[in-house]
Amino acid sequence: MTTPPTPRGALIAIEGLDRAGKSTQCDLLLNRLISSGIPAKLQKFPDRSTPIGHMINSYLTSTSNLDDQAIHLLFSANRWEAKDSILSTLNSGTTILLDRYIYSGIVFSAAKPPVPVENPKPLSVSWCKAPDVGLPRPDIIIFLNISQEDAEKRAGFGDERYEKKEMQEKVRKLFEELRGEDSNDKEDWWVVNAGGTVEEVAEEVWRGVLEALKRVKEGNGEVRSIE
Ligand code: NYM
Ligand code: MG
Repeated sequence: MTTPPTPRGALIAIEGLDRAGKSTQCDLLLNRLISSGIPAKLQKFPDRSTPIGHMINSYLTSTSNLDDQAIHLLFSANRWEAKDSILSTLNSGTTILLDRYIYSGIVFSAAKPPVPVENPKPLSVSWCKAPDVGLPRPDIIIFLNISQEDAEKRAGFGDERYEKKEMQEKVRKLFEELRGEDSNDKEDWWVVNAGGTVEEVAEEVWRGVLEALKRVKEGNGEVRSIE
C-alpha cells in the first residue's frame, strides 16, 4: 500500500504599511496554525540574518548609503536566496507565513523621491517588479489596511529610513494601485480592516488563511510563480 503524498503547505504573504500590525498578526497566526495542527513557519523579509540581509540592515539604519537600484536588487536577492528553502518547506507540507514580500519590495522602491541626476524619474512599478519575476507566488496576500488616521494614532515611527509620513503616503497609494490595477493578481489580495482590535483583525486574517488553504486543496499541488 502506498501512502498518499503529503499535500503541500500554503504560501501566505502578510503585507501592509509600517505600523499596520503585521508582525503581531504573524505571531498570533503562527500560534493559531500550529495549535490547529497545521505545520507552519514564519519567514520575514527583509531577512537581516544573511550577508545580503546585513547590507540591507546597514542601509535601513543609515550606516551605509546605496544607489536606489542597487538596494532594490539586494531586497530582491534576499528573497531569491530563500527560494529553495521556501519551496522545499512548502513541498514537505509546511505552510509559510511571509512577513512582507515582493509587494513591499515594489512599493517602497517606487515610492522613493527621484534623485534629479541619477534617477530623474521615480523607479517604475514594472521596473521594480522585474527582478522578482519567477519567485514563488503566494496563494493569498493578506493586506492589513490601516487608515492614515489610525496609523497616526499608533506609536510614532521608528528612525529607520522610509519611516516618514510623506514616504508612507506614497506607499499607501502605490499599494492601492497594485491591488487594483494588477488584474492578473487581483484575486490574490485579501484586504483586512486593520483598524480594529488585535482580536478582530486576527479573526479576519484567519478567514483569509482558510481561503488560502482551500485554494491549495483545490489546486494542482504546484506552487505558482510570480509572472
Ligand atoms: N522594504 C521591505 C523594502 O524597501 N523592500 C523590500 O523588499 C522589503 C521586504 O524595509 N520600511 C522596507 C519596508 C520597511 C523596511 O522592514 C524594513 P521591516 O518589516 O520593518 O523589517
Ligand atoms: Mg520596520
